[in-house]
Amino acid sequence: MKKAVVFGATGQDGSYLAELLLDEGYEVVGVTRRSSVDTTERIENAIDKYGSQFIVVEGDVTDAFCVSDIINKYEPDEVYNLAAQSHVGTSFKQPTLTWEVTAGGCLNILEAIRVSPRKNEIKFYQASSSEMFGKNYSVSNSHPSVGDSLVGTSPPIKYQNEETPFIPQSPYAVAKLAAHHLVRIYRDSYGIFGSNGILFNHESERRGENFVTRKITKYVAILIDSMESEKVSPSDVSSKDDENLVWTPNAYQSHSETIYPKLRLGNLEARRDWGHAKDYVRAMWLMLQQEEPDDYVVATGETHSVKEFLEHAFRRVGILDWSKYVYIDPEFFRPAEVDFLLGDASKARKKLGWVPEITFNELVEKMIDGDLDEELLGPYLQAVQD
Ligand code: NDP
Ligand code: GDR
Repeated sequence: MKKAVVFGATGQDGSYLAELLLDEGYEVVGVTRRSSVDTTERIENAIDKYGSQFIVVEGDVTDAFCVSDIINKYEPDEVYNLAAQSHVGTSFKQPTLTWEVTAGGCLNILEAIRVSPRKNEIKFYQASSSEMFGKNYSVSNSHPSVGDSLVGTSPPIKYQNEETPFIPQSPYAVAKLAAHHLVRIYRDSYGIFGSNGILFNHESERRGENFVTRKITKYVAILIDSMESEKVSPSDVSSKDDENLVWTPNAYQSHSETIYPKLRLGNLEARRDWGHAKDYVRAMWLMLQQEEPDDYVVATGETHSVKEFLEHAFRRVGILDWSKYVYIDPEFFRPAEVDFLLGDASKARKKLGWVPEITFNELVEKMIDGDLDEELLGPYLQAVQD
């Protein structure tokens, strides 16, 4: 039985990856950091389903001895580093912590592998990020030379792939870039099998609630839930009195302060290449099934703005004018922004045979449906269309 250690097992990706590996027959060691509250919600089902095939151990990637102990004790064939302070906005407020976890954590794992007597038997995956491209992109004037995976674009096409130079725009991206280069250096210097997956944004029903997609779908679900319980329809709602609140006829009658606070968001113009996490963890696993280590861009080849995500999410519940529910709050603008991401994943398609199966529209539908109470699904849901 193959054995894998997953650092960051309680996160969005860690939970999907653990399930994939368990389904593939691996023994999985999921590393969780100590917390005053239980953080295993995303892996509870897998713990119940797989019993002793899924071992959950406490550990922190910033503690080099602890990382080394785990690798020596469990003797894994594969090690996945998904642990990070992964919120870009937070990295501006907690840059030191972000550096220690996101860059230092990777170094601790690489060192643990380097000094391990099983160094040559361990394959290592590092969760690199499209954020490392920052402001930069490549340009192609002819579609075919970029690869076959970019859709909905016409020349000149802006995109990022393995050849695009990195110009990081946040403490998070700098930490990820340091880790990315460390993997390359340990690969070249010590012969370690280390692969970087340069993954573009991927979301899911399990996405953390302070990332923009989940923030939107969670809000839409709570809005619909409140409308249903107050018997108010979207056409009864007005936003004209207060920029922070939306009002309903009931609120006017009862003189209550508010019925619905607006959804507070920052930059709606940023564009992202959004896929589903379930597809992306498959790419991680495929990278470690190769004969040789390498770096791969993983992306859908489709880009959408935050505004488009909003439109699709509200349209899913039959609301065509989302603008009266949204308040633009300077608090959510970042000191430096990544404006445009569109990944060319031709290499992953060719070498790994990886293709995403879940489309953008399906992603939005899954996230809204996941957040809505089941009994509310029927009357409200509309198909998401372009
Ligand atoms: P999450 O934020 O959902 O998960 C991060 C995980 O890291 C959590 O399990 C968290 O634990 C754990 N963690 C944080 N600090 C430590 C620490 N000091 N020691 C051990 N574990 C720690 O991120 P995602 O699942 O979305 O992403 C997985 C990885 O992929 C991250 O490294 C992220 O930066 C990277 N990435 C993500 C992309 C995306 O779009 N999702 C795209 C590109 C890269 P806890 O549950 O206790 O908080
Ligand atoms: P990102 O994801 O920074 O791309 O990093 P996030 O969802 O946080 O932001 C996407 C874009 O939306 C804009 N935005 C907002 N973002 C948040 N979080 N909250 C808001 O209210 C809001 N309003 C607008 C942002 O400015 C940004 O342009 C994610 C993380 O998973 C990283 O770990 C990963 O490396 C990258 O994706 C690829």
